[in-house]
Amino acid sequence: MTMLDARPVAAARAQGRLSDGALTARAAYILRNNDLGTMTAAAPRLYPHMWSWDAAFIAIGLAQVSVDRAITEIEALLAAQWRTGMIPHIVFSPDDPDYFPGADRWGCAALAEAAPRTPATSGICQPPVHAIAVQRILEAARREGPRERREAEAFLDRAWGPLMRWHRWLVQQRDPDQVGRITVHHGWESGMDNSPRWDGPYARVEVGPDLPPYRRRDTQVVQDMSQRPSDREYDRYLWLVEQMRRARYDDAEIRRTVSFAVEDVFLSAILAVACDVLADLGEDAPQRAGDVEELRRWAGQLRAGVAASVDADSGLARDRDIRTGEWLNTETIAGFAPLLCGGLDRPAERRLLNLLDSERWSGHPSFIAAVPPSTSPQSADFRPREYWRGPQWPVMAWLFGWAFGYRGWPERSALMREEGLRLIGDGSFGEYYNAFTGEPLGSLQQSWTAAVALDWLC
Ligand code: 2M8
Repeated sequence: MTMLDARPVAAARAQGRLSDGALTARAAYILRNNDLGTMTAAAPRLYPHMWSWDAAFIAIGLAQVSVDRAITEIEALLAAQWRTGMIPHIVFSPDDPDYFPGADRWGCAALAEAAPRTPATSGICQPPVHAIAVQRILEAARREGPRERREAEAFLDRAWGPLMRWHRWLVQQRDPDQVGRITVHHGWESGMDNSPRWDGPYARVEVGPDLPPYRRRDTQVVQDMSQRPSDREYDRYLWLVEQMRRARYDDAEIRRTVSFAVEDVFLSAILAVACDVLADLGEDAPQRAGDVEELRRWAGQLRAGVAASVDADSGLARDRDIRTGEWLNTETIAGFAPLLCGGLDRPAERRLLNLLDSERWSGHPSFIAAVPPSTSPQSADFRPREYWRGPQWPVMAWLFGWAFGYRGWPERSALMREEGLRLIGDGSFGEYYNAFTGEPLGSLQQSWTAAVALDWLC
């Protein structure tokens, strides 16, 4: 893999934004460069495998360049689906056996009946944005021509069953009491690993003395430790993996024994809207009427669960620690979950939109781009350069922009696109950005950042 030279990027930032044409070409180049064949590495060195929700966003970008390649991406992910219906958060490529925690540390194929023997996978999940990717692929294919349209429709027929099983697994195994909120058993499942959302629940995770030793690899790639989770946090991440191994990745056993169990309001909102999107895609096929009805029911239940989590004082949606029963009051981007899926009454929704636009959030006067930061700069937990504790993530701007469009707010959607492009205009495609300086952080050439750029630009 050839690494792109970072120097022209620094120069471009100094001179302002790259042209749309240059940005598009560079984004397409990055996805090609990170292509492993039938899957795309989430980032060249830091994340050399396929990540579940990254793959969906990547397919959304790929659909603008090649509908066939976008379909292949999702099919490679679905090929790793567990017999339970779970889509695993990592599908390991055999090309980088040294990644940590890799397939051996997870041990899924050896321990879990339901895991595929091959490809090797992790044993947890990530947010279910996949139906959104399938919808975008279909839209792109219909624009492209009759051949692409036929390919994409045949793909939908193949993907329908796996996507139904995926959504059903989440609803049945992760919300068995039907509260309308999905439980996660690891911060990694939320996709927002070290967000202040999880500080409380992680503080209650006691790392056992028998945590097998390990050596981190992420901090060898991103050498500035302040951009990554701390060692203490990492011990807890690995301890939860250990607990899951001991449960042999059995869903009921995990619910009973793993120390971390939190209703994730953001993942729940994503599932609600993904159920609606999948139902929309199924509307035309009479043989899917039963599934469509089930999807609408799940969407309704989840929407109500998300709305019920809203804090009367702050107006933000909240996660809930089910080990202690307490609601978690943090000021993170997840608080805006109801904007993704709807379900609030008009005054509550208006209040949330005003908050999003305010100086506490996207409208902070010193921000380079008006997109939501991962944590409010007014919060005591805010860290401008640290991963999910403050920086802006272009992929999150895309998700909100897409949702605004889906919900019938085209002006808001266009604004998110415009501001998102301002954030990534230097062409380095950082994983995340310092909202005050525009400095790209974490990995450069991050695939999902390049992918959302393609969707915005094409
Ligand atoms: C980050 O997560 C991985 C663990 O899964 C890591 O930090 O090592 C998160 O940002 C996650 O949301 C993302 O899917 C993944 C790959 O981009 O990286």
